[in-house]
Formats: sequence, C-alpha cells, structure tokens
Amino acid sequence: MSKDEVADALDEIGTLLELKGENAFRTNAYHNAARVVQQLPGDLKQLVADGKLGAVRGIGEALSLKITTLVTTGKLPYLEDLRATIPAGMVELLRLPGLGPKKVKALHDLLGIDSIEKLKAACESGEVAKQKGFGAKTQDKILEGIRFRDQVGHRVRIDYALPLGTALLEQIREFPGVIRSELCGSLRRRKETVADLDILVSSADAQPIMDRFVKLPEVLQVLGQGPTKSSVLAALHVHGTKVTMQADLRVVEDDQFPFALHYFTGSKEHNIRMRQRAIDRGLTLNEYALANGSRSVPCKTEEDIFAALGLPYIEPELREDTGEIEAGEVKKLPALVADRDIRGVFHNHTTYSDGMASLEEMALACKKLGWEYFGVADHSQSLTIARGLPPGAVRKQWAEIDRLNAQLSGVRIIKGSEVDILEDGSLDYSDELLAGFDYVVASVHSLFNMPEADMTARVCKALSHPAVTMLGHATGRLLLKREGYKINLDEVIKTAATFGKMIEINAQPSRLDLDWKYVKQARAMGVPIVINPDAHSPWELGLYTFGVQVARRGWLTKDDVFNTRGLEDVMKELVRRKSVK
Ligand code: DGT
Ligand code: CA
Ligand code: CA
Ligand code: ZN
Repeated sequence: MSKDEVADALDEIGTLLELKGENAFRTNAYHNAARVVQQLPGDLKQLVADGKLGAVRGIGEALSLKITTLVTTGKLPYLEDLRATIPAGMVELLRLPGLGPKKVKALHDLLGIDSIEKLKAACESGEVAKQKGFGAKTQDKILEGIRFRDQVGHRVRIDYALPLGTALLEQIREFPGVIRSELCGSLRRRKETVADLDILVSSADAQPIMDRFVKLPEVLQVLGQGPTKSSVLAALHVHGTKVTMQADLRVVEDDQFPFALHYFTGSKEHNIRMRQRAIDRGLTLNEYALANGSRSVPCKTEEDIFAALGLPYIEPELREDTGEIEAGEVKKLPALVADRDIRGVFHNHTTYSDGMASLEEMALACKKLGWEYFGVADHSQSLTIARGLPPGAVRKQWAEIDRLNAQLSGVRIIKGSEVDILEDGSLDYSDELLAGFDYVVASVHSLFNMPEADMTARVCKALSHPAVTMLGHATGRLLLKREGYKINLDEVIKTAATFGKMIEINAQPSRLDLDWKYVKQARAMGVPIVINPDAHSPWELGLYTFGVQVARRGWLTKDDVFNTRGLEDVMKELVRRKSVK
C-alpha cells in the first residue's frame, strides 16, 4: 500500500469513529496520523520493515500496529469491522455540502436518517429545520446540495479522469496481441467532466486481453466480463485524491477498429448525424463497418470513414453536432489551436497575494515551459481573504518587476492585476492606479447571489471601463460543486465585443469557464479569447492545457487566442488598448 492509500484508510477510520460519536481526541489522532504518513520522507515499506514507525511524532503504538498491517497485508480487519457497523448511506451523506460527521450523526440519532433519500424527504417535510443545531437555512442548503447532486450524477472532472484513463491505456498497450488502442468517449472529446471511461483495443484474440485487463492493479471490482467487452471499477490516486470510475474495455478485430473508434468516441448526437449521412448515400454505418448492401467499404482510419462520406477529418473535440458536419461540407472547419501555440499567460498569482511562489520563481517556470512572458495578476485590495494588494504593495511589486525584468533573460514579467468588480460594477482601484498596469483582468469574487439582471449590469459596466483588458472566470462556477452566478452571457459577450474587450478561458479544471459553448459564440462575435491558468504555483501553470482543450471545443484557431502572440506583438497591443479611451 502506498502512503496515500494508508492515509486514506486512516482518514476513513477517523471519520467512521466520528460517525459513531467517538471523542475528538481519538478521531483527531487518526486524521493527524493520515497527514503525518502522507508527508513522511522516504519509503513507507522500508520504515515499517526497519520498525522505525513508532518513533515518528504523531504515530503511537496502536497506530503503528495498524499501519504495519495495512502496509504488509494491504488490509485492515479493524477497518473492515468498523465499516460493517455503519450504514453506507451515512457515509454518502458526508459528501453533501455543509454536512460533517457531527451533523450526520445527529440526523441519524434524531431522525433515523441513513440515506440521501431519507434526508431529502425529511428536508422536504421541514423536519430537519426543527432539529436543534440545524434551522431553515441549513435545511435549504442541504436540499440545494441534494438537487445539485441529482443533476450532475457521478461525473468526474477531466483532470482526474485523464490520468486514470491514461494509466489503464498505457498498461493495456503493453499486453501481447494488442494491435491498436485508444481512449474513446467524452474523454477523447476532452469534455470538462466524464461519466465513464471507454477503452477500445483491436486484436485477433480478445480473451487473453480481457483476462489481463480485469487483473490490472487499478481494478477494484469486476462489474462484468464477456468475450469482447468487460466493465470494471478502477481507482487511482491523482494528486492526493482517490479517483474511482467505471471503465469499459471493448476488443474488436483490427479491420473494425476505425468504425468502433468513431462510434465510441461519439458524441451520440454526432453519430446519429453520421449514420443518417451514410443512409442518404445508400450506405449503412455502425460500430463495426461502413457497408453498401452486403459489400463493406474498407476504411483503415477514421479519416477514411469521413472521406467516404464526403467530409474532411473532424477532430474529436468538435464532434457534438453543433455544426461540424455542415462546416466540413464546405471546408470551413477551423484549424484548432494547440498547446504548442501558447507563448505566455496573463492571470496568475504570486506570494504578494494568495500564490505560493515568488515573481521570479513563476517567471522562470514560464521560461521553462518555453513561454516568452509571465503576466502577474494578483488580487486587488478588497479581496482580503486572498490577501489582495493595497496600492502601496502594488507599487512595491512594480518596482520588483522592473528590477527582475532588468536581470532576467528570455522571459518578461508583464504588470497586471486581477481587479475585483465591486457591487456597483466599479473597479477596486482608483483610475490613477489602474493606469499604471499594463493590463487588467476584471473578476467577480463577491455577492454571487445577485439577481441575473443586476449581475449582468455589474459585469457589463466593468467591461466598459477603459482600464479593463479582459474578463476573468466569467460565471464563477465550480464544476460539480457550485453553479455559477446568474448572468446573461449573451449580453456580456455582446458588451465585450462593443468595447473591444477580451474574455478569459480560466484553465483551472475546477472552472473551465467561459464554457466552450459560449467560447464558440464569442469567436463568432470577434471577441478575442485568452487562455489563463490562474496559477497559484509553478505547477499550476501547466493547467493551461485544460484551457486549450476548452478552446478547441469552442472551435478556436491560433489567431482567435491572444496569448498565442509573441511578446513584442502582445506589448504593442496592450499599449494600443491603453491609449483607447
Ligand atoms: P459520458 O460517459 O457520459 O461522459 O459521455 P460519453 O460520450 O463517453 O458516453 P457513453 O460512455 O455513454 O458512450 C460512449 C460513446 O458511445 C458515445 O459518445 C457515443 C456512443 N454511443 C453510446 N450510446 C449510443 C447510442 O445510443 N447511439 C449512438 N449513435 N451512439 C451511442
Ligand atoms: Ca464515457
Ligand atoms: Ca461508456
Ligand atoms: Zn479570481
């Protein structure tokens, strides 16, 4: 067992004990030990083998024994017994916002609630609000959480799904007898969330591949195993979070591979259009073949299938039936922007506000990525929880930037700010201070509950300000967690077009906002898009790739994206914009 897995088990024990009402001293000991194990230097197995675990601060004798059992056997009977005593539904309740172990235990003790269904009913009848420690506000929040959960189902963010899918695929590729293999479905289309993994393999002999697949170390449970299709539950630790997903593996003959690849990539809507297109030409298309009566039309690749139906190759990101077939017919498909086109970024944070790294560290990390510029946009003064910069700190930062730019070679720091859009649409710095920045990202960080018309007016007013260069994270959404604030994006995009402002794609995988559907609309209206990682550390700069994926789903070419331009060009444009009043 790895450190992460041991830490998970210890955290789980702590939580289960909390649900049983154990005292905080005992439950905290498990949670603390989980943190300690995660941060232990060196090899955990070795530490156990050397008997040195007991000497680690925060791990007493009892804990040391349990960890030893976990590491050496991969199991812990104590945890399994504990799990058996607690209804699984209670554990599920913990995933709802605002419900910790104490509240879940109280709901169980007071109202006998041990499932989401029972909790929903109790909220709807008003029972929960009557209980001590709950109240109407809590009850509403719980209900909202349950409804949101029903809506999003069990989807997983792409930054979690992709590493799990890739880990499985890389191992499958090494199985003997595998000819071609690919990840299909929404993951290949780079959708921002993914429900399950669809893996496709071609081989002359499916059985041995299935046998190996269900025995991969990531596989937790086999849901079904057949001669050409198997489904499993697989899990992987991705930066400290355990990601569990269903993965389906299909094995086909190699001459069927392109058809199956196209079919299982989807989307369903795109497939339906393609099938109809085949019918219109007197052909049939399914996941195994393209055929003319009983005669099959041979295709070696997806390109061949598209060509046989009178179309150029359509990139997976475009296959949503939002006009890609029509555009293909008239040869108007965009040449999509790619990772290598990006030459710098504009929305990032440093230790001046809530970032983890210095200006210099961030700039050097950009250089390492092959970029020409690092745009720093720390928070503005009102955002005190993120240590927003008062004017004095801004001037200090400018001085440091000037100093660094004189020293650094191969990368330039550009002076920006992520300025809060205040309640009335005004900006969080004086016009005089704003004029000193090379560019301004304007963002909403407060009062998310405004009525739609007010929020739209607020953001549009900010966009009309001459100092504003671009709009940050357009709706404030957190994927699978929180809906964005209510705002009329049609109006916002129109306003951006009117005032010549840019809109950001925030590449944080929890946001990916502006949503790709609106990205497409912004492009149609000539609004330049900027792909920003909103990085708070050098590592997060790498998240830009998820923003590029959204840009591709939104049909963007290199020319539609501002930060594909080189440093000189970018500075010239920023200066030009500042002179427009
Ligand atoms: P997901 O898993 O919800 O994130 O999205 P997908 O697109 O991966 O959907 P999934 O896993 O249900 O199916 C994979 C692909 O298989 C889907 O994109 C298109 C194809 N497919 C599935 N069901 C149908 C269907 O009823 N008709 C057609 N034409 N294609 C289908
Ligand atoms: Ca899928
Ligand atoms: Ca599937
Ligand atoms: Zn922000």
